[in-house]
Amino acid sequence: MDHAAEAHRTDLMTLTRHVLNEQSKHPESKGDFTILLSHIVLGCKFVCSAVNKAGLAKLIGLAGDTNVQGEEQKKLDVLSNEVFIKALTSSGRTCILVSEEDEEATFVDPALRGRYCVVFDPLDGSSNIDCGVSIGTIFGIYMIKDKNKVTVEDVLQPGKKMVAAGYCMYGSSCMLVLSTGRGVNGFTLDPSLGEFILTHPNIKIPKKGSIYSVNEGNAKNWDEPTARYVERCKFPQDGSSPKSLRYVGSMVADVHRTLLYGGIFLYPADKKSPNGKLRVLYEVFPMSFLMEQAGGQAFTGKGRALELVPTKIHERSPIFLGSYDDVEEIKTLYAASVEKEA
Ligand code: AFP
Repeated sequence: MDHAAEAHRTDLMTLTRHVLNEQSKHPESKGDFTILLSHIVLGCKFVCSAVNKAGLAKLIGLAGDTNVQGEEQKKLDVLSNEVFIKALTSSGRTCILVSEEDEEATFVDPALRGRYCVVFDPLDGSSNIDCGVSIGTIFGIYMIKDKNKVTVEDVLQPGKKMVAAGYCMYGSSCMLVLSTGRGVNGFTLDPSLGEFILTHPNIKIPKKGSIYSVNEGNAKNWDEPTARYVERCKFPQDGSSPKSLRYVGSMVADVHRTLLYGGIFLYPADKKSPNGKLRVLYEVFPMSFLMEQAGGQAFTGKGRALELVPTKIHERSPIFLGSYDDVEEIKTLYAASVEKEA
């Protein structure tokens, strides 16, 4: 064994080291955020291990219940939700939790309360579980003003008020992508060490991309700006090459590719779903936060996604996010359609 090379492997920028470095820049910090994050990381590692073993452990299949969206819950969804609720409450740093799987927000026992609210989708892309395609956990973090007066209004805040957001993708490797409002960093789980290692520092999305990502099966119900935009992706008017289409159907995987390669991810409104499909608090906001931090944009068809003020915890919104120039183009099409209607 090459001991020198092995020893060198200990000088790694782990996620914990990275967050502690950031914390040291704020002498007033009490380390609460670092502790909260370490509990999120533990949840992600636990779910990653369960996803990897799913077939073996016979976790695949229905748990026999339906969630608040009327969808059938799978065993892994149920397990992941329990894992994150327990990991977050036991951190002693949270006060309200909003999960895609629970109809109501969870108010943490006052004895265990801290200053943070966490909104999350414990296992997004669950229709991909049984065929082993990438799935993920998405989370956003808010801070409350007064932990003695905690109400659901503390999480019904615009996305721009989030203090951090991220996702963990359970794919060919397990990657955690995080922003605390100063850029975006990507960490890959080294299974031999059980540590997330900084592998993608300071991620910046290309200004323009060559991929569009949308469920084209919904095309017959799209509004005019979305239909025109997708037409332009295929038949560009400026002599450039057509864009390629990539669509996994797991938001984490589709957004992750968009972040690294550039391009645009769309889940528009349509005649059947006038508010789109994706949920504002734990899908639209965290991904929009990351996109903006990486230099891209996120737009709802009406305005900047992070300006939206949700009125209920499971609210949905259309979303267009990705490379700056690509989102700019769809914004122009929506602006033109508003002018035409006026
Ligand atoms: P599931 O968790 O039900 O698979 O939904 C995943 C998701 O919320 C998001 O991850 C995808 O981007 C989107 O739905 C895919 O929706 P369509 O199947 O309608 O394209």
